[in-house]
Amino acid sequence: MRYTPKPEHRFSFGLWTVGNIGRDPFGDPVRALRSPVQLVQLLAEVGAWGVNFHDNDLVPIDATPAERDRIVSDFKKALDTHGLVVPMATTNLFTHPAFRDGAFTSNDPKVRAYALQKTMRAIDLGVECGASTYVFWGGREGTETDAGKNPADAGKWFQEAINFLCEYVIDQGYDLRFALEPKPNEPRGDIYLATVGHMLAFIETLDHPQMIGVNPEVAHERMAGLNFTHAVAQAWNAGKLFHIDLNDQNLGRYDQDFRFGSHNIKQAFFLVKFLEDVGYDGSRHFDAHAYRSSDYADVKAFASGCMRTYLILKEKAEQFRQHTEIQDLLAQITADDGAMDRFKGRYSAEKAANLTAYTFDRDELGRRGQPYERLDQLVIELLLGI
Ligand code: GCO
Ligand code: MN
Ligand code: MN
Repeated sequence: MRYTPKPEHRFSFGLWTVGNIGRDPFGDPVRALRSPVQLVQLLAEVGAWGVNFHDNDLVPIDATPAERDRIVSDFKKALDTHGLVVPMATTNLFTHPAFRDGAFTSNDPKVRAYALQKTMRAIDLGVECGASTYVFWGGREGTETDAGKNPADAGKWFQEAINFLCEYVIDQGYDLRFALEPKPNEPRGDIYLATVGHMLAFIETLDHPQMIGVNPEVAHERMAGLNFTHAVAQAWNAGKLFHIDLNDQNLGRYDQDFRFGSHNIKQAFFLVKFLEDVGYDGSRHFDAHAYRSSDYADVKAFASGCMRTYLILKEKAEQFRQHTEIQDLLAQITADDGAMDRFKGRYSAEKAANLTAYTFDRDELGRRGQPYERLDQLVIELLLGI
């Protein structure tokens, strides 16, 4: 079947995505809570490859050690039975009231220490279940007012925490990479390290930058009004695209977490095309959830829809590569007669001297238009199936 998900597509979902019970600030849950084992079964039924979790999606925060061990063992059995893997794990540092002012950046040193302890335990749990990527989403790491916290102090606390946890992973001999996930706001008024660009710069200030990449999310860059594919491309060029959160989002709205490709088809297309063109081989994680109006049958339709749309857009990307008119226009757009070859590449004093002496006909350069309207219309028609 043409759009059937297969393990090689690396489609994953968080327990919290298909397990979302539809609570929102205005209304109670609309779907009955399903256990991790039931959710693994649901994901197997729709053909997903991987399942990710926060520590407390799997093990309740108040579980005893014996309960923890039983839950983990049942979960691992379900993974075996259904042939699913755990590519990524993360920590819930936002639900409990202890984290009301952040975790690693809380003003309270006890909360900061507790956040470290909780994360070390969650890392152990993730590794025990097979995770090779560990995500850090600083959902409560921010403020509503800057009156009570110096953002530079908060930045240092964040650095200290990630450095500490890198050393912990090295000390345990774990084969685990960190992926930092930026978001501009929600649930805080403003969250520190708001975009992929902020995160990439932050990573270079840490003690073990080689262990750390990013986990960009479609909705988060869009909430900031940014071009997601550009952010992903910058992460890719930096060798930092360790993971990706796929969903959809309308600009200027609440944090919607819509089904992948359900809102901005064209932007989803350029994203899928980019990931496929460069050969990104990590998880394609759908960090989204079904509409609150859905029942569990519709949750399955939601999950299938995320994967199906990805595969359709992947096929469209292939059609783009095979499309004669599109490729002819691209050849015209990127035409190169080789005249500038002698100025290209690394600097040399000779090149610089030659380039300085060269005379450009800037009016001629300025007369050349680009057929982007024609090209874009062809993309639209390709996407509309004309
Ligand atoms: C959000 C975030 C989260 C994180 C998750 C994993 O907006 O709530 O995207 O879903 O991705 O906590 O770290
Ligand atoms: Mn999100
Ligand atoms: Mn996310």
